[in-house]
Amino acid sequence: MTIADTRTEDRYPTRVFSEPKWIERTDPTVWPGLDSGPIDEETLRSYDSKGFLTIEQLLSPAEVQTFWQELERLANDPAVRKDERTVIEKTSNEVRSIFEVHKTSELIAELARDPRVLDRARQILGSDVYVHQSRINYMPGFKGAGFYWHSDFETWHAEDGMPAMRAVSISIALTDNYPYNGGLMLMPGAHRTFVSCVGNTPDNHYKESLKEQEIGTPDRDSLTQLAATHGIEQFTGPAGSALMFDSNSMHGSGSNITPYARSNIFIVFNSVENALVDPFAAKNPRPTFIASRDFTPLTR
Ligand code: 6CS
Ligand code: FE
Repeated sequence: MTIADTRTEDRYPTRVFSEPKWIERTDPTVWPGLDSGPIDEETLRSYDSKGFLTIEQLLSPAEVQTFWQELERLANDPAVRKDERTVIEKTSNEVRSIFEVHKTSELIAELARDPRVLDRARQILGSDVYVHQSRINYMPGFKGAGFYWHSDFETWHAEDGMPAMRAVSISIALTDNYPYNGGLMLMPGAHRTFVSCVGNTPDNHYKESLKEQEIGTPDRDSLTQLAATHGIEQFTGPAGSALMFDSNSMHGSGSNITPYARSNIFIVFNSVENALVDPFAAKNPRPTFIASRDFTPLTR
């Protein structure tokens, strides 16, 4: 399909209507194309139904220690703090997120190609994949601001030009994720509904939205109905555990006022058959450190 074709077919129009709309998902959740992989049949069926799955102890305690030291190194590097890929918390001088870490950290680059991670993403997306986005979310203690309810796909479609729901995130806990220190919440099954949001995308929206997102977040009526239908589950677990979730999962996390940071590595894999085109609801595409336009397939 040429870019022109893809660009004309917008199956998930958002930020164009005066009222919120629900659009039924017309993409598979688990894509055909690869018959085998590390995820067993039952877990794959559960992922298809809920839109997410958890992995106990993806990383060993020793690996967690190694990655934790890497996170500390990055957060304390003055050059990193000044880098445009680093987002500082709105209400403190703490690091909120660092983007494109699969390029600035060889350790995280290897993790993206690790078969425990890469083969799971390939199995879910049914194809070769590339890294659409990577980031560390530090969610520091005491002043870690949360992430309001949202669908990542709504933003990636509107602002990055991602045509279909054929991307998956893995969130790897590098500190213990508790219910009370900002553990990520998800609505199981809500990934089958695309909530078209109201409001136009401001220029350079990412400079605000990565600190606190408003445009592109669903309305309260939609959230109330989705929560009533699907309920809310929370990803908690010891450092080393991981969560994989569909690009259109409805998720969010509360703020962290406890002394315990909730620091996770996020790697987003997109299918090479779902390469970005022009944004569907923004004047210009976001910078490549947020949405890569290098579609070269990842190999082990
Ligand atoms: O806009 C984005 O790409 C980022 N924003 C959120 C709230 N989650 C996904 C991603 O990190
Ligand atoms: Fe998100």
